[in-house]
Amino acid sequence: KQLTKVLACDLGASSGRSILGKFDGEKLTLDILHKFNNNGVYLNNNFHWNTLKQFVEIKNGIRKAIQKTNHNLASIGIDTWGVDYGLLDNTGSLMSVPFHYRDQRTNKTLSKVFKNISKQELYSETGIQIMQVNTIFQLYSELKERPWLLENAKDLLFTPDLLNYFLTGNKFNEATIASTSQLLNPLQRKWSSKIFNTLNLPQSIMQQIVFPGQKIGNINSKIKDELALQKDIPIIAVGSHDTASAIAATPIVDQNSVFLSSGTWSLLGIELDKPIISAKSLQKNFTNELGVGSKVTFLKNLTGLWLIQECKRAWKREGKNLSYKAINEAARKAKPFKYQIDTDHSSFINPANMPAAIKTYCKKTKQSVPEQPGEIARLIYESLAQKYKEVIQELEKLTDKKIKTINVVGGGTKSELLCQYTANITKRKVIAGPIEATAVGNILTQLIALGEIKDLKEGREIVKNSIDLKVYEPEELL
Ligand code: LRH
Repeated sequence: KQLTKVLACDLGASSGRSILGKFDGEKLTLDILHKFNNNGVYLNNNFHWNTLKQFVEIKNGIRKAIQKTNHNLASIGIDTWGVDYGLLDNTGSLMSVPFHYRDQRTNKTLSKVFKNISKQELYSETGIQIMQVNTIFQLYSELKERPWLLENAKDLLFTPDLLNYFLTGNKFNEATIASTSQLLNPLQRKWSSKIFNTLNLPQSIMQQIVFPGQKIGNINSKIKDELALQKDIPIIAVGSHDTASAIAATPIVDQNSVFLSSGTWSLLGIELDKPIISAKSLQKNFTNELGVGSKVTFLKNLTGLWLIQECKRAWKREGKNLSYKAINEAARKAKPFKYQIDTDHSSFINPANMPAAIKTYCKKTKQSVPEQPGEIARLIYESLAQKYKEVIQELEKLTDKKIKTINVVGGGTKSELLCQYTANITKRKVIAGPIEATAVGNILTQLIALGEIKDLKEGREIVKNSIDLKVYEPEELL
């Protein structure tokens, strides 16, 4: 059989990549064609995305894929992190540089929103975990601080929608990314007019919702010329939210398994057919995002490797340019269970210096203060694993399940230390892989749309047959 080749453009909050998926009817192979840094940029006191760079890098990835496949590329799909967006004016131009969800302008927004709509009402309408980064809070702060933006905005496009628009000229909001906004009703899969009206937000800027597998359009003629494309290439809506794509590719073993998508964030949960929206799920702050294949991903957004990424950056600034290998080796040698932090504490959202923020937290909580990178890395990994344990216990209560296995996917699978501590501390088996789950989920959704594979179930079997998974059994803690 001839190989079907599709391109996944996957942008995470720290790096982006373009991965070619080659499918022979049974097995999938991946070819990482292009990688780039995707860090936020401070413009004075505000934290933004480098959207133009992202667009240029996406085109660079497509160019490489065209060369590699000799113009034999069946389709392209884009996924990114959640919640962020760009606003277009009535000429179709981007009105301002998109903000990064870690920008501080939403620091005081939550309480203002709750004066208009209660937490309970907001949750029962959306099923979404209350988090400062959510689009709803970003838009509300726009309304109050920069009213001229929303007054003149014609269209809102979430990041993957925006990049799709730059490539095709077509404007849609894809369902999985739209669900991260906390402006969508997950039962009706429609915008919640109640929320827009109550908060005075303009619902008219939202687009028609498309679902994973639908076609967005072809690459427009200008870019076709620029990239010297010989044929039209369709852009397909995938699970444009990276988390949805990652879960789509998770080789979940059975009903007693959870997924843990481990990258800058840790997304820990299970897949459901219908949302769970109850007083208990609100109290525990679980989210019901939309997934690929009409699923709901019931999960908790937790801070993830952001903590160690930021420490690595800070150490480098101080002249200690340590590799992850060196950091992990030092962590392995450090004393176990000496410190513990709440990895989701607000002081870790975007501190100027992460190791300093961790030290301050330890001091304030009357612990001794870690000094060495190895100690800090160890406490981060142990505290993350501790958090996973708590969340699994909450999930068991909320869903009445006994969780026996954790399927870890994403960049975090590279950290053997974190995988092993997760197994040890949660006392559950960890199955790690695929590392590029997000791109794989993106690719599978394109292959379903192209009629190459039947559904997600078949897709996950293909993942199991194509990719080596690593198992970590819990070790006795001494
Ligand atoms: C992970 C993620 C997560 C949240 C956050 C903003 O990359 O998409 O699911 O939405 O980024």
